[in-house]
Amino acid sequence: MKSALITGITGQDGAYLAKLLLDKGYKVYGLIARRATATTWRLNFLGIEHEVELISGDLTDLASIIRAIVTAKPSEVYNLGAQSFVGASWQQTILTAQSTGIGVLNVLEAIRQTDQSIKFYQASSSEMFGLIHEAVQSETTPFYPRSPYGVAKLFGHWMTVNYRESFQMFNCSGILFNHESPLRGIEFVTRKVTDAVAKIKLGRQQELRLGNIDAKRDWGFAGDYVEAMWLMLQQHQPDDYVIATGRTTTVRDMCKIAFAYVGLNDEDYVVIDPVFYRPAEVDVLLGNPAKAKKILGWEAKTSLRQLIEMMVDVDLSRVKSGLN
Ligand code: NDP
Ligand code: GDR
Repeated sequence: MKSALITGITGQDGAYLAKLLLDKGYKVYGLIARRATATTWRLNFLGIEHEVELISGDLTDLASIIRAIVTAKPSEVYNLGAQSFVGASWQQTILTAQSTGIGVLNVLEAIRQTDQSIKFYQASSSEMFGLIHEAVQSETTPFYPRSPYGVAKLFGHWMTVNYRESFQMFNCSGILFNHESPLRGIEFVTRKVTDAVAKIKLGRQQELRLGNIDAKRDWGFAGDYVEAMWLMLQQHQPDDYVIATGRTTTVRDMCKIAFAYVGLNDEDYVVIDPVFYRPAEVDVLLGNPAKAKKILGWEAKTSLRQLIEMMVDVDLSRVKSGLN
């Protein structure tokens, strides 16, 4: 039986990836950071809380990662753990550098010191492109991150490449564009919108306050994207891949889709609040997933409309059932 260790297993992608690997017959271990309140609601939502084995540890604590690897003896490690909210990365710069940046190096070192045959996946990000040099971003587009988060991710990306070239480790970096789901954290814009749409429709909220609604993002479904992570580690050669839909939409138009789905007009409810503006913004992201299609045989299956409708549906039932 193949075994995998997932850091960030309690996050959106960690939960979907754990489900995918369990369905493929893997034994799944997850590194779980100690928190005062339970963080396993996503695993619960997918009905797999008792099927995965959780090992206590933190990305900033090398010893705990080594212990997790020695315990799990994984053939694959997926590093999905991070302080992943771009907005918070200006408030918690050093924490972001430590978990999102140095955390990657800790996992790479843990693998180097235990078993270099382990295949490694790093959750890199389109946020590394930042200030756009090319209208469509591919694996060869230059990087210019615009947030402390993006800078930390770029460090992790290059360490992943460097350990591959220095120590012949099987390291892949997935440069993933935004991907969402009903399990998306509430502070990210799509989920903030679908949660508000549900609450406004049901009379529990009056307005939706947003920042820069002219920003454009290439949004896909997380359930599709975790498949690409797995595929990267099944190839003969380790490599880096852009994972995206190849379509970009403004936050404004994404809102229109969500409000229209429940028969409302977004312009009646959306209020612009500068509090949500960022010190530096990534205006447009649009990925070219051609390499992933050619080599991995991967492409996004879910349209933005299907994704947003799925998220609104789940938020409507959650709000109706009285959960917050
Ligand atoms: P989430 O924010 O939903 O999940 C992040 C996970 O990391 C959580 O399980 C969190 O644990 C864990 N974590 C945070 N800090 C630490 C730490 N110090 N030690 C151990 N675990 C920690 O992110 P997503 O699932 O959306 O994203 C997964 C990864 O992919 C992240 O690295 C993200 O930066 C990256 N990414 C995401 C994209 C997206 O659009 N979703 C696009 C490109 C990259 P806890 O629950 O306890 O806080
Ligand atoms: P992003 O996602 O920063 O792209 O990072 P987010 O959903 O936070 O923002 C997308 C765009 O929407 C604009 N925006 C707002 N964003 C939030 N969160 N809240 C608002 O009220 C709001 N109003 C407008 C933002 O300015 C931005 O332009 C996500 C994360 O998952 C990262 O971890 C990942 O690496 C990248 O996607 C790819």
